[in-house]
Amino acid sequence: MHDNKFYIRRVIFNPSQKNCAFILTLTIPLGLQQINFSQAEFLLSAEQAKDWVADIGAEVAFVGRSNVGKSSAINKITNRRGLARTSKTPGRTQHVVFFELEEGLRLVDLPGYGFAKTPLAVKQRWQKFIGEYLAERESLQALIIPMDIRRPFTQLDQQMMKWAAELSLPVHVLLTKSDKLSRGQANATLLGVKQDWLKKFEFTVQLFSASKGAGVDEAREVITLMLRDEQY
Ligand SMILES: Nc1nc2c(ncn2[C@@H]2O[C@H](COP(=O)(O)OP(=O)(O)OP(=O)(O)O)[C@@H](O)[C@H]2O)c(=O)[nH]1
Ligand SMILES: [Mg+2]
Repeated sequence: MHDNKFYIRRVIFNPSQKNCAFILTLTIPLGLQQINFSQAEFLLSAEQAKDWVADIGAEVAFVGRSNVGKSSAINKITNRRGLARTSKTPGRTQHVVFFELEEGLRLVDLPGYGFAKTPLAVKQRWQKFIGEYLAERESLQALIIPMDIRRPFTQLDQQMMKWAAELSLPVHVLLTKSDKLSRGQANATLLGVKQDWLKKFEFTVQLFSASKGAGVDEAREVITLMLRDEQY
């Protein structure tokens, strides 16, 4: 069944126009079949590539700083509390964790970076398998990079953005925990992020709150595009 009433806002920036940071917001109609996110199921969690889900179909990975709310975002987007494990303590997600939305379509949860207390040996292990996952996974279509709205684009986030660009992976940024700011402050941060960072990196961005459910529909639309639209 195709639903032609499905839309996505895409922000386009032209970096060649040095003094003119023009940002255009388009609404693109699509004839893509919707995904029933609440049918998501845990598939498996594994560190080594040999144990991962077969590399066929399409997947979108959540990658970002530790404790920014990657796993909580997955739970909210799939409307499945407890599907991905969350915790107040950074470093909860420790493997590559696969969730199936429907046959051949997956969401992937990755361990967070930048938590100072993670032991060096663990950090190095994570870097190795996250690096391998991002660089070699054929079914990986795009990245969702959640960033805490109170601290977006940290040094490590910038490195991740650069890496994504080098690997030609499209990026959608979730400014998470938007409930921690007033609506006005949150919108000002969203605008500031676009003004400051679209000059440097190519990405789309939105506000998101797992606790209040803000931005869930928009995130679902973007993920549907990433998974279904070959032009994305
Ligand atoms: N207020 C608020 N808290 C949130 C939100 N999203 C997540 N949290 C809290 O932030 C903490 C970390 O959430 P997780 O989803 O485990 O974060 P993560 O990025 O998966 O963390 P790691 O797996 O350790 O990298 C938890 O205590 C969540 O309840 C949100 O939208 N608003
Ligand atoms: Mg997590």
